[in-house]
Amino acid sequence: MRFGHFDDERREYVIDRPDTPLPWINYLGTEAYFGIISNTAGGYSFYRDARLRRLTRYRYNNAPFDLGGRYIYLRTGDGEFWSPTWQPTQRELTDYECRHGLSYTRISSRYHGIKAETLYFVPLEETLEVWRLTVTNERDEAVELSAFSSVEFCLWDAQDDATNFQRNFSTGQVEVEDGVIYHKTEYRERRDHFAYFACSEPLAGFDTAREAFLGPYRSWDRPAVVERGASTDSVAHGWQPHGSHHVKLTLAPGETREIGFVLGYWENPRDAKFDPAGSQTINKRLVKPVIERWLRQSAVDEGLAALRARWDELLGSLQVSTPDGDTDRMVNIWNAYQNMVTFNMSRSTSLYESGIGRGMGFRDSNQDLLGFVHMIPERARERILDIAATQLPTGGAYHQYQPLTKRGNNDIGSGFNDDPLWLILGVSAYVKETGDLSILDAAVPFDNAPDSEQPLYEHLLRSLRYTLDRLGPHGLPLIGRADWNDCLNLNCFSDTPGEAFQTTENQSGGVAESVFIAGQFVLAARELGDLAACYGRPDQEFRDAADKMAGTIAEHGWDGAWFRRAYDFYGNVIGSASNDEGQIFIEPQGMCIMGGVGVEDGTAVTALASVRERLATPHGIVLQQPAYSSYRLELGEISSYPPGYKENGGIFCHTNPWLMIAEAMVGNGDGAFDYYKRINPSAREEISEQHRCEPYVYAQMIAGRDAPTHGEAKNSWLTGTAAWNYAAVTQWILGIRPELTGLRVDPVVPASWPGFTAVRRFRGATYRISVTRGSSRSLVVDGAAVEGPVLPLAAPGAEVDVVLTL
Ligand code: BGC
Ligand code: IFM
Repeated sequence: MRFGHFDDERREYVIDRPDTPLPWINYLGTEAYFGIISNTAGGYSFYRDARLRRLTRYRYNNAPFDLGGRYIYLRTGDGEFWSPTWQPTQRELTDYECRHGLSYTRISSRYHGIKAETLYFVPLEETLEVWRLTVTNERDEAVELSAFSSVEFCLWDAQDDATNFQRNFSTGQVEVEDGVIYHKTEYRERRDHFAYFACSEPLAGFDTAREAFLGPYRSWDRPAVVERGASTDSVAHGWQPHGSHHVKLTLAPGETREIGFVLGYWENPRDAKFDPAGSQTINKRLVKPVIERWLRQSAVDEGLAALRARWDELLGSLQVSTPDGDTDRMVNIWNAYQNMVTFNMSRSTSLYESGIGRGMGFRDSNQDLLGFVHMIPERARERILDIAATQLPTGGAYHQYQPLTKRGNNDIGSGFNDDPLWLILGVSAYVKETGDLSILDAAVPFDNAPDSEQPLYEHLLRSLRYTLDRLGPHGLPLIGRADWNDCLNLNCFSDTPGEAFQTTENQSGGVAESVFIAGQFVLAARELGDLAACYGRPDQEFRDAADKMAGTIAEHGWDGAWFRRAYDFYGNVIGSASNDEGQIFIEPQGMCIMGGVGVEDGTAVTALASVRERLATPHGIVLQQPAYSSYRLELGEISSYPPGYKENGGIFCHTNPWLMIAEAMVGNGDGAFDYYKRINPSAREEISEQHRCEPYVYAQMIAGRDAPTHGEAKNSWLTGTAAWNYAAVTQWILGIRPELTGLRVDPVVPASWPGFTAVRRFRGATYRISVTRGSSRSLVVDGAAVEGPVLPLAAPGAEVDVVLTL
């Protein structure tokens, strides 16, 4: 069953009923001001950092799930009122439709002959969002209409806002001037910053105190002000600052009117002169022209067109046409879009991530890079330098950093020993895409400490060294607190049965080893070897280190039919046929093969057969089998999940593309594509009632075969699944893969495909690629035959015709 459909022409997903199985969201903003918005206008906004500069309040994990948003209430003269986005009044609407597009959302409906459509987006280069309400009177008589806007302001630090009421109930400050509501609560510092909420029409009234708007003991479904049809002109002093405008309109039959709203963030430059006539803390002089501009409908039209043009440009870096519609739709539109969202949000802000607990992940951001580097290489460069600047002098890493301060923090622990190696893989992906070796010379500090700057290349050397300095009893890398699998905490041990030492020191100080990190090391060392050779530095030691680690994997990491997962604190093997549960894990199969381990000697093919036999389900490949049926202290959090969920045997989608890549590496195009289709969200649209999450983006997890809800997705949007699936399908299945020497075209597609075409921008040139089948393999570039699969580098600006015959 579906809850909408794809409109590929307009690059929109069209939801045709408001009661989707879960709120289906979209993201507003592309640069500094962001928001999430659900299909019923729920969500919140922030400037740069969802924790530290939160503009509007949101209630997590609520019932209904999604409460707090960008709400508009309409009321006719006879006292009827409703929300044209369905929430929060939930009146029965006709012709409800939500169109989630690329960085904008449009929600429309009819209620008793009044049509209303609201468009929400953030104009490029602005720190504000525009709401445009268009109302049409389709009745055959004139109608008196009131429109009330509503946002609830958050007192900036969302963590503090949710926990420190005793203080915050006394700090709220607002100001209303010329119909603009300014939310100017200070946050422990006087920054001369504020939020504002403005309306294009003359106001019949306003409210800035939540209690005055809602009325005591009422909720958002029947605010007293809306019910009564009159605002109270309240000015909040402490408690909960709120923003509501009241606009009255008389609409003749057939008449349409537009009302613009602008919600924004403003921070005056430090040296801005205060307007002597203004308040002490707000200098409105600079923001007023901005507000006036975005309240003009012509600006809104231009802003939306500019946003569209930006997306044309971004998505234009790769467009494909294949025999499979789900592939085209995901590659050309939604997967690329999701990659950009993960670039901006990392794992911080979604319906499943509060924006408070997680900042930018070290490993996450490096992997996300794989999905966006071709669209925004300059910003990828900047991102890499930001990440590297948080690296510790030991080569180790904070697990995450706060986007606003760009400082690392250990809020969710440290000592994840895979972290440093991802930096090598991220940088390598960047250089392959851009050819920009100069990034390796960039001076980057360690832990952001002044005077600690070293070339980025030195950071990569320390990343590799970090692993080599931490080898365990079998010569495999120590896992530390965990590797990619956050929940595989193998240094939890106890002297007292039933009690674990959960301190970071103990978790990362143990001797447990990871075969996954070993595979990742082989991959990273080989990539670093290639980079070094290109950069004119000695490379042999990296190749030797990779070969040596591959040998150690063969000796201690191979179980006979698949790669083992780890050794725990006590030296017991994990992920082996000798275990009673957790016999085979997906991660080392993917990572070791991606590192090239077993590809030559055929063990990779054996491991892949084991995956297909033991881990593959119709909904994707589960993380391990058998799932752990009870909690095991020596394995940590992984065994705390019920079987089939999350890291305990869930289909952790992030790992599935590793197997697609591995299948492609051994030449199995049918196998790779089969795995791709199992988790492709567009291909799962038909089972939306079972899948439940948005059919246009990947979710972190689909419940595994041991779960009672097998096939149900969870935690959509912010997941490394996006970048990795994009890499798997575009670079390995379609085979259009950036390498240090140029663009490789080396598809491993299903046997039934007659071919496909693609347009790829690469280092300034545009390659028009056509792949067909024939009697023998040949590659012809601009009419001339080329040896091997790598295209000769074309000059920037060139248009190149590429014909590959398989
Ligand atoms: C997992 C969570 C887990 C957390 C622990 C996450 O990546 O998906 O389920 O609780 O890591 O740090
Ligand atoms: O690898 C992690 C990732 O960093 C955050 N989400 C879960 C993954 C697996 O534990």
